[in-house]
Amino acid sequence: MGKIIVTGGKGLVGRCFDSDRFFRSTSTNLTERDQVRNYLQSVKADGIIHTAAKVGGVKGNMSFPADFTYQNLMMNTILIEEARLAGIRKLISFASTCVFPDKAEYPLTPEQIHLGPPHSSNYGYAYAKRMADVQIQAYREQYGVNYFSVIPCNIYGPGDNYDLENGHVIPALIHKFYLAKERNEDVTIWGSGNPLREFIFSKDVAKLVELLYDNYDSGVPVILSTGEEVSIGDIVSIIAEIFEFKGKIIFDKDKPEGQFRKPSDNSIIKEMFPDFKFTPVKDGLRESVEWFISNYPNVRK
Ligand code: GFB
Repeated sequence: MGKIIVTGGKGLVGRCFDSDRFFRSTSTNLTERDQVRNYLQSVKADGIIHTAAKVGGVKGNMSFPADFTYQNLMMNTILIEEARLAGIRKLISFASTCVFPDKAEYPLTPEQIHLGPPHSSNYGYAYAKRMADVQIQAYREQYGVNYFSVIPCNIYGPGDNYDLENGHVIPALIHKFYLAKERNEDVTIWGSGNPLREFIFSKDVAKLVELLYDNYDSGVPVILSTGEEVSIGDIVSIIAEIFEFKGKIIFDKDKPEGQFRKPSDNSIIKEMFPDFKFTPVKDGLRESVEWFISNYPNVRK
């Protein structure tokens, strides 16, 4: 079994590919073509799992649309082309359920990706990720390579980015509750708490992607979700309970809420891996909080 490069090897998902089958790249600047070419020549892998991306939460996407557009477009465009030139036969590229049109039929299905504009809060990231799948479809057609996209819902887990302004909701809340407990302060949540999200544990994503790497050869993008929606308010209650937080929790409705919901159709993975056990969100959150407490302050923030 040949080596598989994992880009973004230190990231939330990339760090989960920890068997010696994987070669985690951590320092190659994927927006620099020469670096990518030299790296692929030095490793000589059979496949690539491309988890690296410029990512962030609703506010990060709204504050830096140009960075999210340019960096993701460059990374994906260069890597997919250099992979082809290096003779890489299999490549899996990560998108996210925010790529779907804001006005779509629920549950979201792969066929709907291009049927309308994404939500205004993350159009830069969403269009860049859509373009990666366009490039993949074109390369499958012209070069017969077995490249495809996976489309995870909101991912969370240990080793995330805990940036309080630009990070995703779960790491931001874990960081906020930790500080509030330390300083005996209140916690402020963005929005009403009503928006719904599907959350999948990072280690489950890595397991599913490895299974797909070995068993999936179609160009149809694969949605990776649990199929279960939870409200942000529920997530807040679970994290507060794990921290045994007794202080005040304030909902600031002036803060951005993003899309109200993005429920997705996970039937491809359900049919292929009917016995796959998703980590319950309560267990995943407990493991994520414990990791944060035992690693703070040496965390990305
Ligand atoms: O995780 P998040 O920033 O991303 O926000 P999206 C999810 C929900 O949590 C929103 C609420 O409704 C936020 O208003 N929220 C409450 C908070 N408190 C907080 C907080 O302290 N920080 C944050 N960040 N949110 C992203 C896309 O959308 O989803 C990305 O913009 C990517 O491109 C990612 O797709 C997975 O789910 O709204």
